[in-house]
Amino acid sequence: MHLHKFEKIWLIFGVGMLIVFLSTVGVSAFYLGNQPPSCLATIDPEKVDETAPFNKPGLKKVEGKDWDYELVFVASAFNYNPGQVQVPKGAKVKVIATTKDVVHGFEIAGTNINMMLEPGYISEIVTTFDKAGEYTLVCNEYCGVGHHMMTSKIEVVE
Ligand SMILES: [Cu+2]
Repeated sequence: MHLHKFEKIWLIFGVGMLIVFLSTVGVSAFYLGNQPPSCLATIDPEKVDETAPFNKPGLKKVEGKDWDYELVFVASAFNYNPGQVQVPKGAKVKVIATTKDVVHGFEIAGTNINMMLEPGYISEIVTTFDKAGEYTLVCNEYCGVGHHMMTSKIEVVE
């Protein structure tokens, strides 16, 4: 079988790229342990208030975990609970949030934290607030007539 020079070059390039992509994905998945975020954490949206940790929203110090604090938020039309919270600067914080009714957003303005809260699911993110100051938590998923008033305040203190 005769292959034209350009066909050979193109085949080598194609196979080479395939090897590069598969190696990158392979190293990332099996050596670095990267996984896509999962939606495995579920909750009965009608029993949020009785289900830990959502029965006590707010900041909690935890021991023996990869993070120092857990910050629990419950969203509902049209507010977040807690409506204001203080977080120590530089601490590793796991934000855990869910919604009691419809889909809400969870964006902390001025950071790269941006989650969607869906009824029945728990959204989590681990973060560190490196800069002291006031951060506004806003809902960025239209959820009804009070959507624009749906905010909370996170104060990062020394
Ligand atoms: Cu909302």
